[in-house]
Amino acid sequence: MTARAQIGVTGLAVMGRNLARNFARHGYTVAVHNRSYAKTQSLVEEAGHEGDFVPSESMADFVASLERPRKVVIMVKAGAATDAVIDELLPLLSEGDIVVDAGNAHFPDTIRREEALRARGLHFVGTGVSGGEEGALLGPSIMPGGTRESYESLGPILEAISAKVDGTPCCTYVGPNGAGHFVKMVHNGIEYADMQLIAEAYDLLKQGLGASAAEIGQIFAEWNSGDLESFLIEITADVLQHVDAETGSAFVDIVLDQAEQKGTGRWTVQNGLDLGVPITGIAEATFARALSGSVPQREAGRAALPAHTQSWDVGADDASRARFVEDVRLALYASKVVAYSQGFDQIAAASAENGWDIDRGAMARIWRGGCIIRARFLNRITEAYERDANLPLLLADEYFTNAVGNGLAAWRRVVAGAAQNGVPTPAFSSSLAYYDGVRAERLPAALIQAQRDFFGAHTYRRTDRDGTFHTQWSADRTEQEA
Ligand code: NBP
Repeated sequence: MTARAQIGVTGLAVMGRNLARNFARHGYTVAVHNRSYAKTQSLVEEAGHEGDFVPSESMADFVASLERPRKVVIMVKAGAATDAVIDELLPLLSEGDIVVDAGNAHFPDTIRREEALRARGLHFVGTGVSGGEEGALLGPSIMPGGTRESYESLGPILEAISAKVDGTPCCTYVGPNGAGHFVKMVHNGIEYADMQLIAEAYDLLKQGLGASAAEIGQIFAEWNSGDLESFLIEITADVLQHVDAETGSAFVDIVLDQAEQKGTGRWTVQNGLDLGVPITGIAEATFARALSGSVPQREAGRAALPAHTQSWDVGADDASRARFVEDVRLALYASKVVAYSQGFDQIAAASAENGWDIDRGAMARIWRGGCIIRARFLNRITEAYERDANLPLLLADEYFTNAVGNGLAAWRRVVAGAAQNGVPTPAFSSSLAYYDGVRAERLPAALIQAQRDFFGAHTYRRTDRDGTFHTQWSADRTEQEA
């Protein structure tokens, strides 16, 4: 077997197959392998004309077909399958070879694997890949972690196959060990929040205007030519205007209202709790999916719980209806800024904790194309971090302060209207609560600290002098310095 392939892909289900085709279409000679040989054969039969593939039935032949230092991309089901493939690869690799895990690994697994492979002189590059099967073929957003040294030889290949926006690749070095998969996880968490916010906007328009799915789809299509322009808004317009062929109903109306999650939203929320970062938008989005799937609770609630609401009166004339639509648009934009601001805080916190030194502006830049959350306003986020790389709060960047501030009255009207009319808007409402919390001069946390000191002697600090104190609540209530 001549070692002539520049890169190899093992795991040729939808993602690996399309990634391999993307490499080949960009002129690379690609070694291809899959546990069951049939997928390798079908790839070469169906897409062989697109470029130079070197198929192998055995892992040993696959590894032998690669130029050194070898670059092996693993694209299998995340979890045990990844470990199984690594175990099979290890005895076949040599010092300096690069193993890339492009699946959706949980970042602690990536940290563990990187450490193990480093001890054997190998580079392990945990890489986030976003964009689904189409992105993998036509240009995904790629978030590689690992050593800088590995990025020097691997980076140009990944950048070549990534999406491009204004000629800039949607791929850059993220940081050591688990940084790439961490950023991909937060990307997916933000995706949860963005989708939930869009769903709430749809519900508000539906209930407030009494509009049909197709009419709301047209509103989203219009929104897509402004600040909200994004892949998710674009597909929402498309989905809402789609008609079910069987029933002739709006497609969205025949889909069961129970959303699923594959786990990245849960991981993001768990990590937010671990780090103590309030990612309320992502958390509410994840819990909203959980609520939608809580079938017995929903049946009981539907049967028993009163609403005490009237039907929503946004005004019957065109001007009132247009004002309401604009209010929802502004509230959606503001809530979306909060969700992203929180996600970028989470990246900053994890970066500090793990010594990753992640450039948040660069993350917004590589999310502009290829991935599910690609959006016009990511340019604004990059610009904000270019103005101040250590920005403590994205919302406090002048551009976002103004953008959200301009819609603040509308945001409050929408959230208040939703509450009065019984429309559940957990992500809109919690985003506004976060906004008010983070800008508050003083929070009732003071009372919580006092309560904690009362029942658990947890101590408190004072506003007027340094030190830590405890009050003798069950004795004479004198204060002691702790
Ligand atoms: P799947 O996640 O469905 O995995 C199927 C692949 O894993 C097949 O090639 C299968 O081989 C292989 N595999 C399994 Br399962 N167990 C294995 C084992 N013990 N040893 C070796 N190979 C094994 O494929 P996918 O949907 O293409 O996704 C691949 C990765 O990309 C996943 O980590 C996924 O989370 C991630 N991802 C997916 C998307 C998406 O939109 N689908 C987007 C972004 C990232 P076989 O053919 O022999 O069974």
